[in-house]
Amino acid sequence: MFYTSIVIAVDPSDTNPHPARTLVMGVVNVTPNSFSDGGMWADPEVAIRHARDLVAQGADIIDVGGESTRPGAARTFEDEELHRVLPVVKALASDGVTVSVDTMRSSVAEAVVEAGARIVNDVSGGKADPEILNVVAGTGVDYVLMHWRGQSATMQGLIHYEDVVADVISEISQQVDAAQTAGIERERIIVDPGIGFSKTTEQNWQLIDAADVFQKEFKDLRVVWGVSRKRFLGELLADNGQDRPALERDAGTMALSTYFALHHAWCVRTHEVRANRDAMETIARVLA
Ligand code: PMM
Repeated sequence: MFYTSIVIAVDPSDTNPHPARTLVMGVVNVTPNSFSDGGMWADPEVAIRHARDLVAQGADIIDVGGESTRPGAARTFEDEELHRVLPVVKALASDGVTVSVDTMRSSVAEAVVEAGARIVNDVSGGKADPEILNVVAGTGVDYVLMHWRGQSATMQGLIHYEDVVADVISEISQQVDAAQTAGIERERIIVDPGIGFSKTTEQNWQLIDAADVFQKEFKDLRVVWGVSRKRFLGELLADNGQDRPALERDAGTMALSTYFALHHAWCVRTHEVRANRDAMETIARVLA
């Protein structure tokens, strides 16, 4: 179905950290094992159809991933990652969609930018494969730099912080410095606190509580938040002691999107687009 109620258009390539409306990044995981939608869009043709649906529902950006980052996940081979994402990137880029690719690999980043991706979403913020910073610098695309401490296999052991908010801000700032040293212009960098990555449930909530601190600290940069369907929401919304299943966490996700929009986030990353886009339009009207 196509929807036509696009009220406030924003340009995802505009580097203004505070556009008239918080953008919506729709997630398409071309993977068999993501926690949130694992296996649903593993076939590239199905993934392309799903991405086009999300665009019709109002996604400003489509984030295509070929490697699951769920806690404990094994790494995907590079060839396999490329094989999953390239057809999707090519099809969407030729539709004129702003495509982001969720990858930690410099080789994948290079190939997807060549295929038309405009954003490299590196959950490792340049730590997994530092060469990615040079690739991004050389191509001039935008770069999502997330707070990250280690690969999926080990990350849930890397949760010791003096003060989670101050430490995440300081570690991101160091990663931003490294990105700028590699030649990525500051306005091309989009920061992300990395909710769910090397954080306990309580630490996730502390970071979310401190959205105003985070947004102020990086006020000259674009900030994206990724909370969609994550486990801490499943725990919060548990029914009779059972975590709420991932596909039933969208209302909680949308509530947090609304909260981030009220804190002037640049973008929210979400699996469900229609209701999140509606929420972003509504808050934009309130803040106008
Ligand atoms: N979370 C996941 C994957 N990629 N990228 C960014 N920038 N921020 C996030 O919080 C984030 C991400 C977790 O997996 P999912 O694709 O199933 O949501």
